[in-house]
Amino acid sequence: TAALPYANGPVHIGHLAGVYIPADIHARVQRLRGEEVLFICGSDEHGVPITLRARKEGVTSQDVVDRYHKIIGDSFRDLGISFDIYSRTSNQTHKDLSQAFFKNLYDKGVFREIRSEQYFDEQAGQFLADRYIVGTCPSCKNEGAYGDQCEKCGSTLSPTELLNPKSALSGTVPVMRETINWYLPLDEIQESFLNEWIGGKSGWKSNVLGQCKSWLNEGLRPRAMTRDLEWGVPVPLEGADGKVLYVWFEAPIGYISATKELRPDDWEQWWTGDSRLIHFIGKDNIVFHCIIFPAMLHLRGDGYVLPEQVPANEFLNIEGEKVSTSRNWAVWVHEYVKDFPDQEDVLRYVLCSNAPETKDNDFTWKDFQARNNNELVAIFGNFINRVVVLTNKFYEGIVPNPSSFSDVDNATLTELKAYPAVISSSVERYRFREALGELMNVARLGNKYLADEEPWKVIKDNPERVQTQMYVALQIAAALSSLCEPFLPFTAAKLSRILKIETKIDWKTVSQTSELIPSGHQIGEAELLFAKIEDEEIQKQRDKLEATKVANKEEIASAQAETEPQKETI
Ligand code: B3M
Ligand code: ZN
Repeated sequence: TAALPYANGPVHIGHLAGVYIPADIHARVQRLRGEEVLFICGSDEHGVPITLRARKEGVTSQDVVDRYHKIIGDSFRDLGISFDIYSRTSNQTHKDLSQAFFKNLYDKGVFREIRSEQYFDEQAGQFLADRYIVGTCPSCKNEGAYGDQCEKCGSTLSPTELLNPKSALSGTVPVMRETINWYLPLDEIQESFLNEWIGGKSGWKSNVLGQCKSWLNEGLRPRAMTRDLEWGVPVPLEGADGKVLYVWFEAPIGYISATKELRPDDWEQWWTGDSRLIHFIGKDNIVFHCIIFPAMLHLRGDGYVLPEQVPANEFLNIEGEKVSTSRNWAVWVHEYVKDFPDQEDVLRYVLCSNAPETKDNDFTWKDFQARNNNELVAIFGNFINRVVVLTNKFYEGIVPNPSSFSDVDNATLTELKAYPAVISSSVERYRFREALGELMNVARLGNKYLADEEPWKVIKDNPERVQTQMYVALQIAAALSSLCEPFLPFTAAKLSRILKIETKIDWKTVSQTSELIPSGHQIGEAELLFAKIEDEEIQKQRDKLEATKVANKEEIASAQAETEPQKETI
C-alpha cells in the first residue's frame, strides 16, 4: 500500500520521493520477480483538511474531493505509478466496510464509551475536532499548532492541550460542551499486544522504530475513534447522529476496501494467510500505521495480517527550504509533466537518487539538471546509443553471430546475470538509492566494455571479433531494458521498442540465460533515450520558485504594514 493522499490539494515531488516512487519501484520489482502483487492506493477524502479547504473556497467538500481526486490520480498515472487500483474513500464499498469494521470492534466490546467536554464553536454551531482548533503548542510554544498535532515540533496533541485555543472556523474562543465518543483503549492494547509486537520488529528502519518506541515509552492513551463532525463516514450506532468515524480510523481501512473493490471475489485472501503487507508512508504517518492500524487489525482478529514492514521515509526539502503548500514552495507534479514533456523518468530518477531514506534531503534544480546530463545522458543514454548506432552501422541492425568468447566476455556476461539478485536485494532492504546505483552500474559495465574493447577500431583488422563484442554489448542493452523498468518504466518501454524486444523479460530469465537478444534479431534505429537539459530550462524553474517568495513577501509585508485609521472614532 502507499499512503492515501488527502484530496485537498495536488501532489508535489516530496510526496513522490517519500512514498510513491519507492512504493512503485518495490511493486514493479516484485512483479518482475514473478510475485503476485496488489499495489493499492486511493484518495483520502474525509478529514478536516478537506472541509477547511472547501470552506475557504466556498464550495462543498464533495466538490473539493472530486477535483483533487482527478488531479492526483492523473499525476500518478502520468508519472507511471503502477497502482493496481487508485480508489477513493468516499465510495460506498469503503463506507460499508469501515462501518462493518467499527461495528465488529464495537460488538466485541473493544471501545470505551467516554463522555467528555470538548471544544464547541458557538458561532459556527459545531464541535471543533482536530484541525478545527488552533492554538499554542504546549511543548515548543509554536502559535500555529493544530488540535491534533504541532507541525513545528511534531508533538501529537489533543485539542484540550493547546494553549490559547481558537476556532479555525470563526476565530472565536470556543466553549466546552459535553459529548460522547468511542475510544480505542490504546493503553490496554499497549500492555496486551503492542509492546511485544513492536519489540520484535528488529528489522524495521531505525527512524520508524525510534518513533514507535518513543510513543510506547511515553505510554499510550485511549484515543477517540469518532468525531462530532458532518463530513465523514457516519458512526453506525443508534443515537450517534452527527458523529462520524475518525478519519484515521477509516482511512487505513481504505486499503482493504480498495482491495475489495478490485478483487470482489478473493479480497479477503489478500488480507489473511501468508500475504506480506507493506505500508509505504511518510514519517508523519508512522504512528497510525505502526500503532493504531495494527492494533485495530489485531483486535479484529479473523486472521488479518499485520504489516511486515513500514518503510517510512523522511521529508524532501526544496532548494534548502521545507515544502510549504500554502506558500506554494513546492514542485507540483501536474506542472512538472507539462513543463517537461516526455521526461517523467528524469524526475523519477532524480527523486530516487535523492530519496530521503534516512534523513531529510534536499531537491535542487541544479542537481536535477546535473543528474540528467551527467548520469542519464552521459552514462545510460550514451551506452545505448553507441550499441544501437554501431549495430546499425556494422550489421544493418541485425544482432551478429558471436564466435569465441574471451575471458572478458565471459566475465562480463556472468556479472550481468548477477544484477537481478543484486538490485532485488537492495530493494528488499528498502534501499532504493543503492538499487538505482546498481542499475547505473550495469550501464557503466556496458560503457567500460565498449571503451576497453574499442569495436570501432578493431573492425578494421578483426571484424570477426567485433561480432562477438557487439553481441555481448547487445546483451547488456537488452538486460538494461528489463532491469531499468522498475525505476524508469518509460525508458524501458522506449528501449524495448528500439531493440524490438516484444515481451517483457522477467528477472529470472535475465539471471539464468546469457542470451536475451538472439543473433539474427533485427533491432530498430537509434533514438535518443534522454535529452540534455539546458540552463535556461532550469533557470525558468528557479525563477518560478523565487516568484513565490516575492508573492509571499508582499503578502507578509502587507499583513505587517501599519494600517492608516480610516476615521478617528468609529
Ligand atoms: N491522508 C495523511 C497524509 O496525506 C493521510 C494518509 C492516509 S493513509 C491511510 O499525510
Ligand atoms: Zn510544538
